[in-house]
Amino acid sequence: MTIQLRKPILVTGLGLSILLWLGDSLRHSFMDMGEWTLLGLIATGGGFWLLQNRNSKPEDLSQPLLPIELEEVEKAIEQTNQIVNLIETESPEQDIIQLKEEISQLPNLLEKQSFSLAITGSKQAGKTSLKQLLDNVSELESISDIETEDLLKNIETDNIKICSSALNADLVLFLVAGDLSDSQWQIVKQLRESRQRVLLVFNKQDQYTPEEKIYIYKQLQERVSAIITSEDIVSIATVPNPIKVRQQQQDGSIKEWMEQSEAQIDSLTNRLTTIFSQEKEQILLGTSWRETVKLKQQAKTILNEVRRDRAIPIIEQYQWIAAGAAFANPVAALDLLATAAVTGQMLVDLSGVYQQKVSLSQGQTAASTIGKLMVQLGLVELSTNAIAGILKSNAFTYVAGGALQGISAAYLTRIAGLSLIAYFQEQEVTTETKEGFNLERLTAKLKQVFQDNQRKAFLQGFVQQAVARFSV
Ligand SMILES: Nc1nc2c(ncn2[C@@H]2O[C@H](COP(=O)(O)OP(=O)(O)O)[C@@H](O)[C@H]2O)c(=O)[nH]1
Ligand SMILES: [Mg+2]
Repeated sequence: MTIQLRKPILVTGLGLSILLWLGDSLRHSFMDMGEWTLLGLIATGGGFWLLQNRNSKPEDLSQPLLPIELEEVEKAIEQTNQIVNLIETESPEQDIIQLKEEISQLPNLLEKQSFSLAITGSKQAGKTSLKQLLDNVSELESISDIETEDLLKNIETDNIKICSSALNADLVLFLVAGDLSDSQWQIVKQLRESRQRVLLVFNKQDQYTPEEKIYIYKQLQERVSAIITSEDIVSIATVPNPIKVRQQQQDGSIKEWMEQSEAQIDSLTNRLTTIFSQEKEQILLGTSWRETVKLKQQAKTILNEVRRDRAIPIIEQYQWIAAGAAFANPVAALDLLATAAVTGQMLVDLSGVYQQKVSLSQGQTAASTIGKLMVQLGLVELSTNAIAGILKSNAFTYVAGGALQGISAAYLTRIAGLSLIAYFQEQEVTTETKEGFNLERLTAKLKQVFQDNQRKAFLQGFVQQAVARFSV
């Protein structure tokens, strides 16, 4: 019977309890970790699901009105290549040929000779009519492609989603037929934050009196002034209503007829012509920037995946160590100190996976902070109650004493570990955690991960797994 404890901290941190536990009959189930890992993954239905790509906000936000410098784009390309190198070192078997090819094409974007346009806005704003008109403007021959896309409404959240064609295009025409709604404003803002050039196009001019037109235009101008200059707000009418013409005849009678009015889009075509001739470089830098950020994000997702695959087994290992400690020593309720010792070592190991140099003392400090946060946020109480409820309501054939404490400790250790993964995943790959953890971000991750893992089905599965272990 050889038990190898590679990490002396566990012995000092947990004292006798863990040694007793390890020496006890449960020992072999602890050694059986590999199998459980697999089972756990199946049982939780790939439960780490929510962590990836959830907030796929572009991470490189910047001042929307500042011009983009070539150096910025080059730096972003370099960072993307760094991530690719990390993937190749850490997981040589990954197939990233396609991604590498796309990255190598990035510099060519600056040499493009034609532009792609996206017209977006609410349904009925006049996108299709505008596209038809623009397709036939000969001065705009440098436009290679115009896509129109409705803003999509997400029924659940009532949010309007940014559409991909708008991000991919070189320039966006954002069409409104009146005031800008709040969600539309959000979209315009997001586009500008992605360094997208946006022209705000106020359509259906014919529907307003001259006073109304001025009023609405001013409102639009004020609303977007921080992110769009006035030159980039233009008024048009793509399909003006026919107007009634009255004419007095020689015999004194009045003749009336409807006359089709012509589309008014000169202000827009003029603006586009100017932009394409004078600001070609900025426009293409913006496109390169967005494309680079997109590829960088793709690379990061792959790297995160690779690292997560290595991190999850580590969490699983430590969650059962924590469980064993609490299980063997249930009197101390949830021995947060003991848990912090385990969590501290887990933090160090996980940091290693993410190439962050975190010392043991930093790890322990962060761990006890996490422990305190969990108490403060009510996570300890919430999860212990939930687990107690599940234990009670299920007729498990045998539940050992201390199981509640053990399972709770396992669960909270898992939450701590997953939070740390989420924390590292969000961080720039090249950033180091030298000065310790950013508590605010860690707290946010803790809350988010706890919520994600609180679903009853997940907890139930977790408890079942744990009970199975304790009943061996
Ligand atoms: N009065 C008026 N109606 C317009 C104007 N532009 C488009 N429309 C009408 O608005 C409706 C929706 O236009 P459409 O181009 O299909 O909008 P989309 O849903 O954004 O593609 C159609 O009935 C158009 O005739 C305009 O400038 N003035
Ligand atoms: Mg349409």
